[in-house]
Amino acid sequence: MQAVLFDLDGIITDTAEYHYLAWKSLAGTLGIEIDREFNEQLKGVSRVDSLAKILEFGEKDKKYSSTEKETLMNEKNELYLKRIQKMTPQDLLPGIYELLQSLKSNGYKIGLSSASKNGPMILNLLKIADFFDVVANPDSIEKGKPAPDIFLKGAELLNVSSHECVGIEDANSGITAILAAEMVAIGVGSQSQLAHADLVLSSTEELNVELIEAVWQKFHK
Ligand code: B16
Ligand code: MG
Repeated sequence: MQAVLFDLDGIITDTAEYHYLAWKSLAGTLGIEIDREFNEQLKGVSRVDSLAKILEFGEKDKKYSSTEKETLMNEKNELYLKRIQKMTPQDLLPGIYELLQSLKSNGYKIGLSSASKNGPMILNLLKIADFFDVVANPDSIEKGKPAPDIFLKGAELLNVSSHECVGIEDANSGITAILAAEMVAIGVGSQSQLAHADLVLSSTEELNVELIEAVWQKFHK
């Protein structure tokens, strides 16, 4: 194993809740009611694909032009940014800071493979940007999760083979993306949502270097 690629939302910090509240509020203004169960489908999914799923769910997908959709996405992002401005290192999920530290001191490369265009800003707010050797830019890839592109981009930027990487994700679409990139996949969340992962943990607190190395040893291709 040479590198670990992290998802951001739901693994490093719990922005998943803020994304949900922002989409729920935007959808409400369009007369579309979404709930947490529906939101599971939006986790790890890009901004543009999330809006498409919401409009389709509300049977309003033909109603808006691409310019109007652009405006709706900007409105959602404004709502989201307002909520996350006050983030501090205290918003790191349990065990993540210690994990980044020990991966670094054990010589592993670290990358971010998030669908979020706000990733670099959030790493700065959380004061962990220096741990990351690379941040894969979601604008630089063709297909979002569940396609493997964002994880393959992370490995490419780190200059390592995807077979040498472990990906860590909270979303069903993200686990599919990691496996499609032929990496070892660790899921954090519910066993039923993430059953296809090589290992599922219930909390980020359970993550540590020894465990990640052991999972890679057992499952790498
Ligand atoms: P933004 P991840 C994903 O991040 C979120 O899970 C998803 O809910 C969000 O729509 C997507 O980022 C895009 O985020 O609007 O900030 O560009 O889980 O891949 O780290
Ligand atoms: Mg996520």
